Amino acid sequence: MRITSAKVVVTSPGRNFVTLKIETDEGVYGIGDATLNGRELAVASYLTEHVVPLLIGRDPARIEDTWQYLYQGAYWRRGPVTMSAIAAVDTALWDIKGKVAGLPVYQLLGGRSRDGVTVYGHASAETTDGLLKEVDRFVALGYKAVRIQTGVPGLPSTYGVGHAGTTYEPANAESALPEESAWSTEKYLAHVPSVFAQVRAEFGPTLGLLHDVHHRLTPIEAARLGKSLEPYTPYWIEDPVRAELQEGFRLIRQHTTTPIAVGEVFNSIWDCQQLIQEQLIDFVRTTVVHAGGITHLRRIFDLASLYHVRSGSHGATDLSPVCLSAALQLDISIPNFGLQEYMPHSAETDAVFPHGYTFADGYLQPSDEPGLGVDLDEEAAAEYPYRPAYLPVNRLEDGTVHPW
Ligand code: GCO
Ligand code: MG
Repeated sequence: MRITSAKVVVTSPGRNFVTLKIETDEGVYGIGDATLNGRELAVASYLTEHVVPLLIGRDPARIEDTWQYLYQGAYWRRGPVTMSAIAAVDTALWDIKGKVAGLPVYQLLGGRSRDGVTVYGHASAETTDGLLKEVDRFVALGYKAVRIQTGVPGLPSTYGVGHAGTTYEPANAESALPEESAWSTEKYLAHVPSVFAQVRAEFGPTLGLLHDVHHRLTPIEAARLGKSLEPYTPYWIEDPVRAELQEGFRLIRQHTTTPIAVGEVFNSIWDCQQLIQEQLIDFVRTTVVHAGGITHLRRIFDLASLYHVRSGSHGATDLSPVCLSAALQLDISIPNFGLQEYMPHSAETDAVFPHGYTFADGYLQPSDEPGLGVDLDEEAAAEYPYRPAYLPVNRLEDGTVHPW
């Protein structure tokens, strides 16, 4: 079998997605997600200009060899653009391999290690009262874990909370330039413990409560947050600090037993190696599209399993249903699965990417179709042209740029 063509489809059914479709001389094709939120066209161009010509004529069965060829062959290693492009190829090749075998990809990865993939949902509201209602809604749907985010008194808007009652959505195309939000660490740290206290008091001791700090604190501030939340036993706090300085997590660890989840912006095993090997984190949040595909993500999770670190893959709406389908294949099969983020996509997105995964009672089930169990409806995709969209930019109240 040979690869005969590959094409990049950019579509915006409510938000932008980049998808690679690889076709073969036997009529079998595979798809892979290549979406890099806010920088989509860089990956589309990397694929079209520099990768697609290398794929034509290759044997699609040689997944590892193709991965090494693209990674080592680029010479310029790692980085979100390169690794998302490689991920798209890798994911599409796993899709093809599953279709050829007549098996869902998770069977090729060793089969099920569990009956379902436990997910967490996003509960958010401007006020804590509003948040309690949202958490209640998720609990009624069967969720075993929820991420809780509220507005911060004194700040006009905050990461993770939807505008005017809508659900939070990363990036939007409403303005030509990035939105700007304001930040105060003191106001935030003074507020969050009371949110956890009220949610824990209302919903009892066993509901998983998560919170995303989104890289905004210093290590000692993160240590203070972790300590202040300990009475309310968070499932995890996420991205407490910028993770470029991996040794910074030692400081957090010295002060708190609150579990830590990190990794959605990482692209390679090298980005989380120290965090994993020094047991500075509890969950690694890398996922298929931004961390080199199924092949490389499995390598990260295998390393993590040696150090009691579990998976907690990123699953925001900017990761397409193709990525989620692929992530579920790993989630169901690896020994050290922890939790999967799940933000349901819009109806428009689901129509462009028909998929077989299903949600019930707090669990996602991967599709049992051969391959990844997800498709790309190219006609539907063509109805939604690309719309430039940026992620917001954050500033301290004095105007200093700060992580968003
Ligand atoms: C999450 C993430 C997202 C990111 C988004 C960026 O935990 O779901 O932090 O909200 O901000 O995916 O594109
Ligand atoms: Mg996050």
